[in-house]
Amino acid sequence: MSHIQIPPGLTELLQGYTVEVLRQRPPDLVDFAVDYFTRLREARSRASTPPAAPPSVSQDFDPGAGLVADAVADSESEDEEDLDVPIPGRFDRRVSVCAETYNPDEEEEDTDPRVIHPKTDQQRCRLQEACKDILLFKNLDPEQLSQVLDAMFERTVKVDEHVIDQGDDGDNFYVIERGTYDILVTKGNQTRSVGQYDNHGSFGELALMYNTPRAATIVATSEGSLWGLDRVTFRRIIVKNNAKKRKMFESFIESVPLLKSLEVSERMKIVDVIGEKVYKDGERIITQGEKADSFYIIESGEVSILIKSKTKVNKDGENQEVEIARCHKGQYFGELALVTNKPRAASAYAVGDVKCLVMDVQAFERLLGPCMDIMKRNISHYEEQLVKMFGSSMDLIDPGQ
Ligand code: 1OR
Ligand code: 1OR
Repeated sequence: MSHIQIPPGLTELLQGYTVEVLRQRPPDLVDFAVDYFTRLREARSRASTPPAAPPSVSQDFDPGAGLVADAVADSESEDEEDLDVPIPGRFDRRVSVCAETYNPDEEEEDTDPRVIHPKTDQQRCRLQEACKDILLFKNLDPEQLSQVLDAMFERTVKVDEHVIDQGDDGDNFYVIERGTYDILVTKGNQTRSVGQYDNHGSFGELALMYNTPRAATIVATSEGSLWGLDRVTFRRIIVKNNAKKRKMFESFIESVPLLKSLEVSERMKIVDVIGEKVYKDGERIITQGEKADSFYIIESGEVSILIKSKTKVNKDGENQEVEIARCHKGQYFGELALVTNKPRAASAYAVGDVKCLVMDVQAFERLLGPCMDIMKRNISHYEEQLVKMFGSSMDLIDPGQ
């Protein structure tokens, strides 16, 4: 009679997964399994090859999609016993895998030395100005933000300088103070420009968040100035904060109709890069005619969309704005200019207090491709709705003017 042999390591492998499921209670067991085992494989191959990154970069078990653990990111040791990586084959020696998994609810002691780059008052002011709209910094508490700003360092660049090369390991995240930059992507032996940064924004977060090679090349197309944040600090603060962000926004993001067709893991990638912005009653969120760089999803409150009328003029001789639409919780706006590459077609104002989740244009293009058909279909209805409302669109100012 043949008997079934259980392969060595199987029990422990499944045990490790089960322990993580019980700890983290993920919403989708299959997605979580894909994430968990992918990271396990990455950790194993990393442990068997010498680190390509500089010694200051921790060879940690990647929280990758952020669901598993980051405490290890704080460990700089490459000593095998200190590696908190559940490497198959080591299970016999170490059954309790991921024991120091990062749990955002637990206060944990930070033993890493802090990175501090001293700055003059003037530098600090410029840095604060450059960082005030950086979405990845939006949900940090004041202490975390202050540690991030302390760790940032200035880097000036010359025309044609490569700040990042596709395929490299990630060393720093960058915030733009000034300058224009091209985003180049090479596929096969073809390199094409897929976008630009124009004096604001940030880049270089992906390789640090997901422990992947650089996904694009960033080349300065003018002289410029950047603020860098080292990988270790980025992971210690931003990646850790992303685990909290997932908890906070997961159920809301799941409920957004536009995003329904995405996979859970794709929705979580959106959460990783969005920032929450708060607006007071009457505050303008978008200005008609301006250049566009963000996309908005309403988390709470109401937003009024207005367009300038050619014929209705207020007492100061300015074209009066007329309301053309209202958007509510779970709805989006600000997609039109990004899709058409034109200035903003209308203005958007907060009605009461409003919270929006905001995504930059690069993330919009990178992550919302699968939702593009829905957005385009809705855009094609704008004109029809307008004609229904006003008879003809002729009365409204063309934002391109
Ligand atoms: P990184 O650490 O991978 C390159 O280093 C950076 O370029 C990347 O992080 C992003 O911050 C930034 N696809 C991938 N990375 C992009 C993209 C992008 N745009 C900017 N970065 N796409 C272009 C979207 C306009 C998709 C191309 C197919
Ligand atoms: P945006 O990037 O142009 C303004 O910035 C946003 O208002 C726009 O994207 C849409 O998300 C939103 N026409 C133009 N923009 C509209 C309209 C609209 N409705 C909402 N937005 N309509 C036709 C009027 C010209 C809709 C009428 C019901």
